[in-house]
Amino acid sequence: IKHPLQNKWALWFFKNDKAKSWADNLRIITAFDTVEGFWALFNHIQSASKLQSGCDYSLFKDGIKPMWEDGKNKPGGRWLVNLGRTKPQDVDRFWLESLLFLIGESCDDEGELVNGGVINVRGKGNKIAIWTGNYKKEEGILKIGKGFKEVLHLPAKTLISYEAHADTMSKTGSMAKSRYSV
Ligand code: M7G
Repeated sequence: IKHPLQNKWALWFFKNDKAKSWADNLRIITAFDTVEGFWALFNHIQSASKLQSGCDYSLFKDGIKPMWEDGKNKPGGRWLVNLGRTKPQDVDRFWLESLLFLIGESCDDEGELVNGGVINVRGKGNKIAIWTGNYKKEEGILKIGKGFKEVLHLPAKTLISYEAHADTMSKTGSMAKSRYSV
């Protein structure tokens, strides 16, 4: 007997090939809608910490593309965690906790607002983010941020920031403005 998830999820992979456009470097790997399907996939793929710098994994609800332009992402934003110089096994642990946070629908009422999650593997420091819809839904966004921080076991004094994609897209410096923090 397989254990169904509340949603169907798709895993995407991004590999930085400068000869192609950003969107053309994004590929869907596969979708799953059971707990068993998730583990079969997770156990089969390269761990995030072993990916080349410049690659991303994204896990999004089926039908939502892991890009700002998708109608569900457009009015939204992301809770961003900069992992900095985290050890490889901790990078993998943070990403697994993020995946379980997503598929486990830990946010109940706020679950509708959650679109997906991304890990950016970068030499300058890895990043993990939870992407949501409508950034104006403050209460829901804050609950998602608190829940996310909890599953990662981040210390209370470590603040994480939420940025709207519209700000990220048009940022001029290295950081977009922070709309919320928890
Ligand atoms: P990144 O990969 O999110 O972070 O963005 P990084 O700076 O740490 O590598 C790098 C660049 O990829 C952006 O400046 C955009 O040119 C492009 N890019 C990233 N995202 C998430 C998108 C997207 O959703 N849509 C489009 N069109 N380009 C994107």
